[in-house]
Amino acid sequence: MSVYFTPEMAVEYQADGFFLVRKLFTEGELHQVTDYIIENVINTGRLPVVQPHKTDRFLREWASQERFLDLVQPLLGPDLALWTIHCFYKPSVTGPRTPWHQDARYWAMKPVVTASVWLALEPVDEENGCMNVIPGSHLEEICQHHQIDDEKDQASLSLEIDNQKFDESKAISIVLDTGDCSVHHSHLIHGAKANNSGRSRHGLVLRYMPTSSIRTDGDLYLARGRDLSNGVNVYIQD
Ligand SMILES: O=C(O)CCC(=O)C(=O)O
Ligand code: NI
Repeated sequence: MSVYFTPEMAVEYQADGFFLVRKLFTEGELHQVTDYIIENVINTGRLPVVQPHKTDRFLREWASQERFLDLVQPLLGPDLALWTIHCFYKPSVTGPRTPWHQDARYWAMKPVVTASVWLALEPVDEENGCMNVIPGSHLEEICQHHQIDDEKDQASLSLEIDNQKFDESKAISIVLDTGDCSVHHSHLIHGAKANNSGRSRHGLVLRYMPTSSIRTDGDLYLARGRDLSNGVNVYIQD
């Protein structure tokens, strides 16, 4: 088992739908990947914000290192695919909000079994729009979401939960330092306020699934173990 994963985290994941890991990386260990994303995703757009792993070997290998896989293996089992990366960079002052949502509402995967690692590449707190979560909400069914005009509404995603469906006063803020991460369940209700602060908010989200789940768009990277989909899943070949 991972040196970073504790039995308490398993209990928290089951009860709350998320847990936090402090200092998964030191600041120094993150310089290379942070500079790489700033250069290739944010500054030049050479790589897309969502799914850069499809065309970029460096990022998919970086996201498949033991430290991450050992963290999600106790939740998902030993046969693991990295199926997406999302560069959740929000600039200072104009960083959009993330509407309240459940990730599973977005994804074509059967069954939707996934854990998302939200890694802080710089400090995130209430001021610069850290993620907010509703503990225990992953135990509920998928709520009704409605479409929003993400450009007009200045939001980073296009679906939002009808807000009468949950109690926003139960939200807690996921405050992270550089190198800390949260791990969240695909049914957890979460969102983030806009970043109106003078600091950017740089998060990198890595999502993993057991290879027994089916996702047929060919974007999967077999990160550990073997395929359990009887050849239905299509993997990126290096
Ligand atoms: O960082 C954010 O604003 C939202 C992240 C999110 O929705 C996710 O990682 O699933
Ligand atoms: Ni999400």
